[in-house]
Amino acid sequence: MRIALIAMSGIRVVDTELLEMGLTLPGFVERSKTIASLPSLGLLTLAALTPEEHEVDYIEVEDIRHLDHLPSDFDLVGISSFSAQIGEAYALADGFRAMGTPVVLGGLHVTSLPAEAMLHSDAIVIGEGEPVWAELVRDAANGTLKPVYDGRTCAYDLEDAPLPAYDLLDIERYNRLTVQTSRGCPHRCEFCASSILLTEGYKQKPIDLVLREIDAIKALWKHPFIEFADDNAFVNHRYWKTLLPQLAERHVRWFAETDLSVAKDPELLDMMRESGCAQVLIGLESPVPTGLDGLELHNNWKRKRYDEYRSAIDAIQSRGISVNGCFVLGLDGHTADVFDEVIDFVQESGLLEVQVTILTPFPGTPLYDRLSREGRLLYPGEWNRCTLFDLNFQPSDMSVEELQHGFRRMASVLYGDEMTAERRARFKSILRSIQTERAAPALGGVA
Ligand code: B12
Ligand code: SF4
Repeated sequence: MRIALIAMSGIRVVDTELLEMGLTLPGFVERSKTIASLPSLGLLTLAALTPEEHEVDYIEVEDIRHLDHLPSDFDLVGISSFSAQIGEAYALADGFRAMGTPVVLGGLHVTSLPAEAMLHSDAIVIGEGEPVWAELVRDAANGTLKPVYDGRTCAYDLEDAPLPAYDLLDIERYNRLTVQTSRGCPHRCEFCASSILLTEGYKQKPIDLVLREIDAIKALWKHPFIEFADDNAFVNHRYWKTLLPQLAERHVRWFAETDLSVAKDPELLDMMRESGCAQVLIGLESPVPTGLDGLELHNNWKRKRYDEYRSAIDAIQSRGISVNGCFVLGLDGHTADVFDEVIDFVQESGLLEVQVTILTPFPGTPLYDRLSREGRLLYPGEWNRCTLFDLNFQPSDMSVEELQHGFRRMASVLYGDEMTAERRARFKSILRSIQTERAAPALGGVA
């Protein structure tokens, strides 16, 4: 068979005012450019699991309006999309099916809303794709595709993870590539729409397999930038203390998403810096304790650590690792003051990067169910608004307009020339003082 694996790709915002504003803000533009080009790790992984007798094409579609025709020479089409582009994914699927090409859909959105996805496909995959892909391909080759393949009914261990087919990529097009070391996260935030929707529990990939992936990337790209696509990378410090020295030998630069716990482990922080960590992204979520209470379903982990936010940022950044602090606006209890509170927090804490998003009820999350029960969803079913930048619900302590206007104003300050330049200057000065510190003992020796 000839199989097309199609990733819906790119960045989406519906709010036209925010979009136009975003296009001109230096801090925002830079971040968007950096992340917008990431490939689909899920599809590269499934490509690697496809038996050799089949031919696989990996295709990224940024906007279906730019497609002038659909190729008719595929025997099977697999499409991956998150919620924001699922409408486009469905339209693409409908187009292929109208030509008689069988289509399989998978990913976070499909896992959350299987019945909806089944209307646009010959087969869907719920949960992780790895445990069911070989069977699905075999069935497709025999013309016996089943409507549903449920990865959650099979135990899947990351010990069995294949080497993602990075070699399918036109490597020149990417400014970073993703590697996963783990899936899941112990915190279980109410709004979390990441891989905790795919798989129960937290699991890690054996270190030798992670290193095999880094080596494969290095064979294609000499000095790569790696984004660890984990939901929460540093849950297990011991694991990373074994991995990092071996990563250091490979001379790559890297980025990861983590919770605050790294800041309490100076040995880990030093190892991160030595192994090429450029930035960690941390979900601080709220610049004030309001909003943090009850955010996680299991315990109040983030609320309990609120008082450590500033010292943790200092501990990490003093190593020359920038912290990208993420704030979610519109949490229950946030008032219209929260926008200035974010700006003040960023300035006072010395955060070197900042990411602001609007609380988003993604389908399948406990947040979605609660807001739905409370009658607070404004556009149920309009998944194209699930962008993290478009408001979809009635906030608890401000009006819709207050949140939208406040968010735009805050973004224009945070990503405007002045604060962006301030953050860059601050980072340069941290790097200079680290260099001076490192040079000092050597000079002392000469003297
Ligand atoms: C890398 C990444 C991107 C890349 C995506 C590249 C791509 N096409 O995959 C880029 C930068 C383009 C991107 C864009 C966006 N992203 Co993004 N992104 C991520 C990130 C950091 C990692 C995702 C990842 O690689 N996971 C690992 C792979 C292995 O998992 P997977 O893709 O789910 O695939 C597995 C299964 O789902 C399944 N599967 C998936 N697809 C298919 C298809 C078939 C046919 C089959 C059989 C199986 C299958 O099998 C795979 C293996 O088990 C996550 C955050 C995180 N830490 O997870 C956010 C995340 C996925 N993004 C998110 C969002 C909101 C967006 C944007 C809307 C942002 C925006 N405003 O534009 C856009 C959406 C674009 C779209 N297509 O809809 C949300 C999605 C929530 C949701 N449920 O929709 C996440 C979870 C972050 C968050 N804060 O909540 N993103
Ligand atoms: S800490 Fe992040 S990854 Fe973990 S549950 Fe919360 S939002 Fe999801």
